[in-house]
Amino acid sequence: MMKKLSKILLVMALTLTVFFAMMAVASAATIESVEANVAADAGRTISVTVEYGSPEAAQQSTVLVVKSGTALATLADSDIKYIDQEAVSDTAVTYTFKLLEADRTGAYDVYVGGTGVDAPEDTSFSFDTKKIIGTITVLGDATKATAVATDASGNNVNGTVASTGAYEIEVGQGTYDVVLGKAGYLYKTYEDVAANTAEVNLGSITLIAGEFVVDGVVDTKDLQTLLNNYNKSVEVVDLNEDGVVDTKELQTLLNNYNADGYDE
Ligand SMILES: [Ca+2]
Ligand SMILES: [Ca+2]
Repeated sequence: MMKKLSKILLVMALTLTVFFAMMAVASAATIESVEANVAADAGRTISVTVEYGSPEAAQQSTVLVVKSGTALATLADSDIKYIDQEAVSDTAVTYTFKLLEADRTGAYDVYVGGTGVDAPEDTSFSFDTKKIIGTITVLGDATKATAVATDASGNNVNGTVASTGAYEIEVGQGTYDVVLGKAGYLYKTYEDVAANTAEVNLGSITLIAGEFVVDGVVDTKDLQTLLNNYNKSVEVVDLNEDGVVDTKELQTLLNNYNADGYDE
């Protein structure tokens, strides 16, 4: 069952106390095995099963999930991707949960313990990474453009843009809003992009230039900004980056005059 972050945080203090206390207990219960798997469903359900060889009366099982390589000695709240505790009613305890969409990438370490267990056991799981790709066309240096994917919880994943305009955003499986932009251009947004395959290609787009005053439309305010900088070398207005704001920028802006978005 999926635990909400607030609930996770609520049990965290207690659970951490148990987690670290169990390292100091020098006898009794044993963990026979622990394994974690990522299910191939849309939410990437994770299942962690712990088998206890000698369960004790009223034994509590504890699980902690962190990014691989995280040092437990310096654990911060933000390092904890999942934490929970269950009663050991049988020799096996299974935790089923999902991580936030933005966290569904890379490798994770899983630590489990329990009442009377003298040291935590660990295992790991990993997600296969998805790529959102496409190509933007801009007048100047494309590497100054941005490609950002935002998940349903508002977590941002920054992509890279090559000089060719080809961009690439590495994400975990999930659904994202993808925003492409560059200073001087209208933002392009792709809503609800489902990253369920290894590669999702959003295709090519020419970003609309002339948005010097960022208000979602190329209009008189942008024209005024351009004219104020005419014949000057002003980086954010010099769309083609040739060192001067001149007829090339003016013609581009006039071509895009009144543009307030992209055709679907
Ligand atoms: Ca504007
Ligand atoms: Ca220019």
